[in-house]
Amino acid sequence: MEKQSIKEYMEMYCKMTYGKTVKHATTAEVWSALSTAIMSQIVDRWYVTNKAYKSQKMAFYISAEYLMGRALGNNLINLQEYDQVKDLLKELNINLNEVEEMEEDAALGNGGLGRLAACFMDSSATMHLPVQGYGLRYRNGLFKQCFKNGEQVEEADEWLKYGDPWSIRKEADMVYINFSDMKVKAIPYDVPIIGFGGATINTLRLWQAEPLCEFDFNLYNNQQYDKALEQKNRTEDITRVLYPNDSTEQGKLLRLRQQYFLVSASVQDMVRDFKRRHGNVFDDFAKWHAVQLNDTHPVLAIPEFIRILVDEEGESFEKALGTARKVFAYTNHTILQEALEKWDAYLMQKLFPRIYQIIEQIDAALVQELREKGYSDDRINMYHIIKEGKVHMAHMAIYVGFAINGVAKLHTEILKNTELHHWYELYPYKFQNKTNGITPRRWLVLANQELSSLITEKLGSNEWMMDLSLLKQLTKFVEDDEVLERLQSIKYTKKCQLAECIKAREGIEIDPNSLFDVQVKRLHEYKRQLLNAMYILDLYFRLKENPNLDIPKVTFIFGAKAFPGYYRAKSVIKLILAIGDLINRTPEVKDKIQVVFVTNYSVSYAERIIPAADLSKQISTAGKEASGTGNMKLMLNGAPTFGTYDGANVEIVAESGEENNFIFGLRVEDINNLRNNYNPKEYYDKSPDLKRVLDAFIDGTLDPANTGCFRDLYEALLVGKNWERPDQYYLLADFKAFKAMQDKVFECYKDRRKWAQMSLMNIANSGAFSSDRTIMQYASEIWGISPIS
Ligand code: 26Y
Repeated sequence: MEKQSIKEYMEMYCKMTYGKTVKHATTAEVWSALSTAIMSQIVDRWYVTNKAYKSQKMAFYISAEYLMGRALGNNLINLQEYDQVKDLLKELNINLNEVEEMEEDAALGNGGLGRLAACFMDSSATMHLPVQGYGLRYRNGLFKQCFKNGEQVEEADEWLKYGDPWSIRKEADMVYINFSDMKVKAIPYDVPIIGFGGATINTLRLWQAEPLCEFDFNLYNNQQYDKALEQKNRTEDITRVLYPNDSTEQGKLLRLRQQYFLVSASVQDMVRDFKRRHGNVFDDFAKWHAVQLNDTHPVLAIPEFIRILVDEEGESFEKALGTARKVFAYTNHTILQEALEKWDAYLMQKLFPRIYQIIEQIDAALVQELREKGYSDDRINMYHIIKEGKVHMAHMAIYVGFAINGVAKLHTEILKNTELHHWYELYPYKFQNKTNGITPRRWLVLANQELSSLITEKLGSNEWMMDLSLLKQLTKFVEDDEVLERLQSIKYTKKCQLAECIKAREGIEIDPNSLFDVQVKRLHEYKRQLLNAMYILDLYFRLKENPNLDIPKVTFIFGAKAFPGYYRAKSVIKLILAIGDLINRTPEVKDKIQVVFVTNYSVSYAERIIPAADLSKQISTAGKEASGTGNMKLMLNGAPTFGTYDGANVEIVAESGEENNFIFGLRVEDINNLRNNYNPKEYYDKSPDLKRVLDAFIDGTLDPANTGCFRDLYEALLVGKNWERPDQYYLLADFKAFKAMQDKVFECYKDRRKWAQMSLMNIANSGAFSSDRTIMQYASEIWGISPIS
């Protein structure tokens, strides 16, 4: 990369765009100028990659979510230009870190599933795999979270406020999308995905909804201003926000519209491109295209593909279905009932009647296949795609898809043996496991440059950045005092940096000499942040009773957003904030433990918190967390896992050793055995410590004004509410084991050398969790694609 040309580009850009020199530009303007300058350096290579891909089979990843985070720092790391650009800016008196901090996260996703898609983009490009992403360009991504009066409050996210230097609007590739009541434009914005080393640049194509016509001239002329803009606003609503609230019919319609908009645009784009290169005979479509459906959100791609082949290309339904059955594959990310999408049939009929008709035909073809196999009507009923007025998206995906995969070994086993057992009996050969992974570039090379340098020094090269299994060689340093001490000092540095960041963002001081106990992830009952909170409350009581309790100083760090309509999740946040306040008000406790709930947990916040963590809390109810990926990021950064046998924790522990982690609690089999005669009240009655904790929810300890705001949580655990069983997620049953294991953590942490050894063993054995490994498995075992030379 040419230093001089970047400088010149930035000067020119600032003059042309802001009418000033770089010297007088604001930090946001510098960010925009620098990002655009970098873009100018990669466009040629991007073009070359695109062209090279046209001569072989490609995979297309369709996802409603991409939780990308910031682009600048990551792209510089992947181009291996980070240090050069840092120096270059220094010459201009600009600090690169400050520029990076200006950038808004592209938070076009909710959590795990969206971040996984982003890691897959990075790994595909790094592995030189012909993979293209399709998604939506939400104008407002995931809401911004703040706390007011001890509660979560949501604000609109405006990630585009400083512009969008990291995409190119491709007006010429626009397609039209037809709904029964409106026709709109889908305009693609292409985002470059720079592979590590910078040679290969893949594409993430994000669609934006725009009206056919800016406003109705005649209405405007008649002074009906609002009405003149109605069509434009209704169109722009389609990509206005990530997952609009769908608790009302209006909301549901909008989300369904959003899903169809995404898949119709993407499928039309693929078909158009296929026709340009291979003509109108679709028999070969599957030779050139594999399409991965990221959960059920894009499953309408299947009937849309069939619709295009039948209605626009004149194929028979049977033939089109046959082709679809070779093209689509589906990933399942959850077994939670509420997340398995079932759409009201009448909504589909209303929005796109033709698509609904095709779904009926697909259902009929499925039934015919089952009849031919001799299945009884009763049995067939379990498989139906349309049942009791609802369209079961997963059923459509499994019937038509040629492969279905879970995201960790345990999760895939649960799908095969329980949740989707009847489908597994029908199509055993379709089921596969693809354990999730994370990109080591963002989560180590960028987020923890200090640790990266140490690893490169000790391994003698930076090859591990592209082959994470090489980290295994670090095990030879497990008795090396110099390495262990440097590991500790790096952790301390990262903790100091986080402390500074929390001071700046939250106005809260934390002690970098305390143990950083970290639980960061979306807020959900099954993830059991509440169990962690109950433990902290118990510790509070124990410390009040005995201020000399022998524990190290601990900072409990939480980060989590609750879905805006998820009342109970919001109550958990409120409860944790209240516990934090209670501790701060109690002199004999506050010097021993502290609770910090950071606001607006996000990808960029994660990049600061994860490298600073001493302990990784992964305490979901066994069987509920499909995989988890935060667990992998924390492991890679040297935090032992404190967790249940769930999701990928099982594989993490298998890799790094039970002795280097803290595994506790009920396992899937235990829970299955307990389920039918579980009575949480017994635990409450028999354990005074648990009783003391739960009573504090309602006796004014946490709620001095006695508003009763935590009564719902109390009752959910002890008596159950609205047809729910009490304590659905087995917090009370796991409390004792949690407590015993956390006490063991405190004991272990006293021996800092031993702790550093555990940390090293986690880093050294995290190679299996690189998304490079995962994506290569998708490529060879599902998609049938290979890297370009
Ligand atoms: C249908 C709608 C309500 C919905 C929206 C988002 C349903 C599901 C989701 C998101 C699910 C998700 O993020 N799942 C997570 O996927 C990760 C990547 O595979 C897993 O690591 C994690 O365990 C799982 O909870």
